[in-house]
Amino acid sequence: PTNEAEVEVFSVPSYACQRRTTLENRNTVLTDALSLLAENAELSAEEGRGVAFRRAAAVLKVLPEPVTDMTQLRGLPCLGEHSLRVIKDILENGASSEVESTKQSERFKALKVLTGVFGVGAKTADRWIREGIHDLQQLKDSRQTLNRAQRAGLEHYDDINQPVSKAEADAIGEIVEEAVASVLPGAQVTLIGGFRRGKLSGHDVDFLITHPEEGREVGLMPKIVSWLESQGFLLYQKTTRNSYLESDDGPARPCSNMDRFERCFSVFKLDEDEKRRAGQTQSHHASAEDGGLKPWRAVRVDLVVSPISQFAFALLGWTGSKLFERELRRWAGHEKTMSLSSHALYDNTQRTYLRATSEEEIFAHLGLDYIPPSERNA
Ligand code: 8DG
Ligand code: MN
Ligand code: MN
Repeated sequence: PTNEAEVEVFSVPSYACQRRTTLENRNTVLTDALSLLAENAELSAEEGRGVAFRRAAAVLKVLPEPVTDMTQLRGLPCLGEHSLRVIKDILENGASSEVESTKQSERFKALKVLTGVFGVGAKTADRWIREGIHDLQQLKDSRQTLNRAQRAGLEHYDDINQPVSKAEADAIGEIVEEAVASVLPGAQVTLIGGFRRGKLSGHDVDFLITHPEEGREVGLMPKIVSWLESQGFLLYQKTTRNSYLESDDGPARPCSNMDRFERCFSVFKLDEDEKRRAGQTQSHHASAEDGGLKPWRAVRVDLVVSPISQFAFALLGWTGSKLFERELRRWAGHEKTMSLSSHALYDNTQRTYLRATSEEEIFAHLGLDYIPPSERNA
C-alpha cells in the first residue's frame, strides 16, 4: 500500500498544444489500452468518445513516471470517468476487461482488417460487416464493387500494412526530390507527418512541396505525378484539387486559382535497390537474390503542394500528431476566438488574417509557447 503523502502528484496543462510530448512514454501499457478504445470508438462512428480516449491517453504520455496509484492522477485534465475506470482496472488487475473483450470481439477484428484496405473507411467496413463480410477472403469472394483505391489497397494489403521505416521514408524522399527538381527547379520538398516528429516508423510517408516564388507552384502536382508515373514509381495515385473553399476546418476565402492541385494520395513502388542506395545497409525483406520474394514493396505516400504564402500553416497543419492538430484548432477557437486551418489563421475578433512565415510565428499569434515537431507527439 502506498502512503498517499509519498505519491507524486503530477500537474499538466489541459490542451495538448500547451504540452511537450516526446516519443518517450513511461505509460505505454495505459496509453495503448486507451488508444485501442479510441480506435474502436472511431471505427464505430463515435467520434466524441474517440477524442475523449485520445485526450486521456495524451495526458498520460507526458507524465514523467509510470503511474502506479490512482491518487497520482488527482487534478489531471481530460481523464473522464470511463478512462479512469480503465486505468484503475489495469493498475489493479494488470489488464482492462473492456480492452481485452474489445480486442477479441469479432466486430473489432473485422473492422480492423477491412479498414486496413487502403480506401476503405469505417462506414464502408461497417456496411460490409452487415452484409456478412468479415475478412479479406470473404471480400474477394463477394461481388462487391471496389473502387480504384480499394483495388490497389487489396492488391498491396500486406505491404501497406507493414510499417514504413525511416530508411524507406528517406529513399522515397530522394525519389520525390528528384521528381520535383526535374519538373520545377527551385521547388522545395519537406518531410512532414510522423517522420518530421522523429518517429522511426510510420504507416505512410508525407511530403509538403512549395516554391519560394508565389504562384510558381500552380499546376505542380500533376507534373510531379506524371514524372513519377513515367518512371514507374506509382502503383496508384489520386490527385485532388485544393479544397480550401469546401473545407469546414477553416474560414472560407475567395481562392485565386481553383485549378490548383493540392494533394495526392499515392502508393509508391519502392525497389529494395533504391533503399540500399539511400543508405540502408540491411533489409527486413528477403531480397530477390535470397529466393523468390519480389524485390520491391508498396508504400503509402501523401504529397501536398502549398503556395509559399501558406507554407507555415501547411507545415504546422500536416506535421501532426492528429490530436495535436485538433487541440491547436480547439485552443485557437475556444481560447483565442481565432480559426486555424492548414491554410491560414483568422482572428474572428479583429476580422483579419494573421500572416506568418514560420511555425514559431503561428504559435506566437496563438499565445502559445513554441513546441518543436519532436514534442508534438500527443
Ligand atoms: P503515421 O503516418 O506515422 O501513422 O502518423 P502521421 O504521419 O502523424 O499521420 P498521417 O495520417 O500521415 O497524418 C499526418 C498529418 O496530416 C496529421 O497531422 C493529420 C494531417 N492530415 C491528414 N488528412 C488531412 C486533411 O485532410 N487536411 C489536413 N489539413 N490535414 C490532414 O492526415
Ligand atoms: Mn504519416
Ligand atoms: Mn498521411
